[in-house]
Amino acid sequence: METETILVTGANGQIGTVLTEELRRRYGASAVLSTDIRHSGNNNILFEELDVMYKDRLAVLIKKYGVSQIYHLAAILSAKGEQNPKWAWEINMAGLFNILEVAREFNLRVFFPSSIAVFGGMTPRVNTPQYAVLQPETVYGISKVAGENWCQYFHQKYGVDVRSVRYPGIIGYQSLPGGGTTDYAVEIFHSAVKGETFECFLEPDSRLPMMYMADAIRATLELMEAPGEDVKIRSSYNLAGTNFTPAEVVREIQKHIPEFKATYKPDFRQQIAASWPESIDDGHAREDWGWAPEFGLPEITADMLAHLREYYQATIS
Ligand code: AKB
Repeated sequence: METETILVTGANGQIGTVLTEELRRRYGASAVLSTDIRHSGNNNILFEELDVMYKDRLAVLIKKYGVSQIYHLAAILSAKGEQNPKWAWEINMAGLFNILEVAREFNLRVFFPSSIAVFGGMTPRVNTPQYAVLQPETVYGISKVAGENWCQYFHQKYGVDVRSVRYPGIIGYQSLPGGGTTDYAVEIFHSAVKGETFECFLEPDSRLPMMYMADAIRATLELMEAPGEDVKIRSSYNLAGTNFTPAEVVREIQKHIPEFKATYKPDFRQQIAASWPESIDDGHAREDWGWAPEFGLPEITADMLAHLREYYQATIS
């Protein structure tokens, strides 16, 4: 484990920020190279600017640092992708392709984050099975379906050790999401702690699969550290944490902050949410590599509010 050198793309993003910290804790600070299109401003970590569209630069960094694993988190998410579909497709697909090609060339293990966005309106929405119709309605979803298939192809054809999960919406206090349809589920906690009324861009009864950051990081590392023979699915694993509606989060927050209020002004993101599952069957992840989530909505709410209260108090004092 100590001999791994890990490159993370999109390291400044919502998941990357937290994942790189955990990787540094486990593998050592000098074993984790954060990369992103722009510098994070943190000069205390190993960091290189990297645009995943440039394969040559990627290869230079792999050689320079002796990289053995890549967590490829750089991507354009569902809502932002709809503003400029061709651009989102190019970044999501060319980026992944470059990663898979260098993985083949340098014999690297790869993590590819897929998403519940691979599903669409033709898929059963409750307890969505692993093997279901994949007919997504966003360019992000289309790129994730194609990406999953490319991962499986590179594994079968070239033996690339690529591993992937279909993340639900991820909720964490450590970082902000950007450009997703599930982003409301983080923003709502910030509004609640700041004493603001939250304006939700989804309908109050729009149920979506969600997961706490701690569970998401643990799932990612458990999959990446599992023996290769246990990783039987090389496209992407369904992964479940919990699921809830905006109205349910509001009620849960009100148990801690009774005066908290939300209003609803659904926009184009409601249509995206309506095409996604409400809940996920992750039986294969549980069976193959022992996945089990720990956080439900009450635990997420209590932990988010406690950490964000601390954060906002520290910023005003
Ligand atoms: C998004 O909303 O686009 C992402 C996702 C579910 O993949 N959070």
